[in-house]
Amino acid sequence: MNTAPCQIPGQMRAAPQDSLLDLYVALRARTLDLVAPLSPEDMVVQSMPDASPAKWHLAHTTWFFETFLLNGQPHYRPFDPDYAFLFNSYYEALGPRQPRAQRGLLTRPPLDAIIAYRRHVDTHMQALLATDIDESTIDLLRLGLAHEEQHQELLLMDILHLFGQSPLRPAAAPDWPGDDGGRAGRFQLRPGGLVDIGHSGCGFAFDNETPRHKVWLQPFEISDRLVTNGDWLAFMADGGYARADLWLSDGWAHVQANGWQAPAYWHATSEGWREMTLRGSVPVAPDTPVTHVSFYEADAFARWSGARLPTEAEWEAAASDGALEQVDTVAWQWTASAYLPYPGFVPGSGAVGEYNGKFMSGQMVLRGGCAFTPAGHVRTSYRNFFRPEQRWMRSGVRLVRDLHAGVAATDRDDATFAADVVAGLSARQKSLSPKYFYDATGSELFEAICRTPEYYPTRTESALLADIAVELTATIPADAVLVEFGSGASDKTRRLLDAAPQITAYVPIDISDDALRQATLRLNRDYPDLAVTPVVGDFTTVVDLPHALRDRPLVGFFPGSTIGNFSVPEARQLLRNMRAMLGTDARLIIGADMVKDEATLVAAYNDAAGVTAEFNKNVLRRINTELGGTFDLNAFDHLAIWNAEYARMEMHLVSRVDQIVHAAGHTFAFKAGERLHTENSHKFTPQSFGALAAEAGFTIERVWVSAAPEFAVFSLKACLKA
Ligand code: SAH
Ligand code: AVI
Repeated sequence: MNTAPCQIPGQMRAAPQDSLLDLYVALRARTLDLVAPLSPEDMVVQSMPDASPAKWHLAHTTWFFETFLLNGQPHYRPFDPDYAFLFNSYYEALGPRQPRAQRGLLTRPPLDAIIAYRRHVDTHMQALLATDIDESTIDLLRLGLAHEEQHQELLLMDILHLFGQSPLRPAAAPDWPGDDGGRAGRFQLRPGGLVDIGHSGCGFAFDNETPRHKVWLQPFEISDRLVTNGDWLAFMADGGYARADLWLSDGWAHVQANGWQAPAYWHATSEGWREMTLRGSVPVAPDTPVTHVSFYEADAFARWSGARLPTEAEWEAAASDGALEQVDTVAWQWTASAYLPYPGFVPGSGAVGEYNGKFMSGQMVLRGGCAFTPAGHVRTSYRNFFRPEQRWMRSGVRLVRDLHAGVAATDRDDATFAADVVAGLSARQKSLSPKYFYDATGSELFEAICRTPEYYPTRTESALLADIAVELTATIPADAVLVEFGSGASDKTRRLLDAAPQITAYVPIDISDDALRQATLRLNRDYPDLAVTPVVGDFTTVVDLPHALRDRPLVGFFPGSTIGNFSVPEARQLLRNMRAMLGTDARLIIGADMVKDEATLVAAYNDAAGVTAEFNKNVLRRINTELGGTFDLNAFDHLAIWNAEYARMEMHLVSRVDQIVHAAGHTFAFKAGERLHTENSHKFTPQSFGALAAEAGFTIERVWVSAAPEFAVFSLKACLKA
């Protein structure tokens, strides 16, 4: 066992021995307190092979101290030589034992004898702890204490299972507190990277928590609270237990073989679902965490939610950073990690080496702790483990989502980029979509453009939003979800959030995962009560909103005149998609730049410092790095021109010379003076914008236009028939 000294003086390992004695006495008394409400009959019955009778737990924990600490002491006499057979759990090195599934047949020795056994061992243990014990004995004592704490939890699990079989559904602990309900979980963005997991070496830990080692994590989002009964009811109502597509094959076999239709302790009544608890049968409370679900159920639920279970490294990294609530107070949390040795794991020597290591096959890790876990028993590095079908322990669910759509999607994105580049550069009029400007560098360059004196739109729109924020947000209903398209740094969003605290969730959608990640981290810091759920993706394709938010009032936000980067037919289709996504009551707040004098426009897209030119060329740099391109960025000029016919600013890259360029496995010829069209920025009038909105099924509720240089904010409402 790992009990290396703590760095901090006064921690457990350095505690004086009389406090170890106190710990021992308090622990043993608590075990007896836990069984106090039980009758002798309650304590004998074994409700299933996995569960043990309470009497057996009382004896086995005592046997552990006797076997590992007292038997090695001179002059100690075992209380009863038969107990080595009766109460050995699984230690092969210590000889044969009563079969696990037959512990409930031990009507003898009677309970009185077991209580006498506890007293006998306690007397000798207290005498031992009053002496000057050595390091290895202290290690074994700490293991014995942790072991009995584990059995205190098992005792409660097993009693609950037993009482759950009774038609009377008795209360094993009538005063046991109910679970923590409250607000729904929020997904917290975790940046990923190289993290250390495993026990840090300070204080007691089981051997399976070591050695501490490094793990690489992709960025992810983890819910700060557990999945609730309400969430689970929605899963059940959606046919969660009847749809094979949601389940792992083994899980589906269990659903069918066992007729699972709900968590283990739920039972249907004429007044709805109730669940068996230590307080007896109680109505299922929608806002408290779901408990007593198997790994298979947790996994199916996660799939249904469009999420997944955390790996144990993700869980530990987030918990160590203090990002999680309900860590160890309600339910153990299933992870997607198989229970395996950490790299370099060495089990303890002798019989105690059988404590953990030999169970490292066929089980899944659970992290955290639960309402049955004794206070102080767990650590963030603690690894609990059960078989995937088991559910009599207090197990629950915490969800994780990938920030990136995953490796497959990244491959797909790369393939799309390559295909678009090949098609765009092969056309007679060469062109590329402006969405390809926005990798991490492109997003930073866009932010830099916004700071140039010439680029008026950002400054003007931000000031306008600040002026009108109160009017603009007055009719936003309580608990609304703000969905932003092309959110970038989410700076303008703050104008709305500050004026409308009734917006409690925010879904920024952007193609630039770096911009999205940075923005989410800043918003989490500055708006701790706001649930931020970033979605990396192309908003021109239909974006799936997180399940839990779909039924809440949705408000769309599309600032920046990004609508102007699309042709009229594209913009119309985009607005139609948004209308479909936001629902029949759709409200969309949208910013659009207005037609104005050519000089102001051209300057805005051709700033003196050359930031826009660099932004324009960023697409070539991306092709070079991501698609093996051979573009010489100095062989192209940035060109920004006003196209009066289409009321749009255009950006081009103009080849300075005749040249051949390779990219994405293809060869492209550029003539001197030939243009690669990289962006349109359409400018509007209130009339032209109104016509566009109407064609997409929106009416203008209200429009605010800034002083010159004019920029407008429109509040759109979905028309009833469109
Ligand atoms: N809304 C911000 C940022 C505007 S810049 C503002 O008003 O200042 C345009 C943003 O849209 C960038 O962050 C870019 O990454 C994103 N974007 C561009 N095309 C996109 C697309 N097709 N799908 C998703 N995001 C896109
Ligand atoms: C994001 N979009 C609205 C900007 C625009 O004005 O079209 C992008 C941009 N292009 C050059 N400067 C800024």
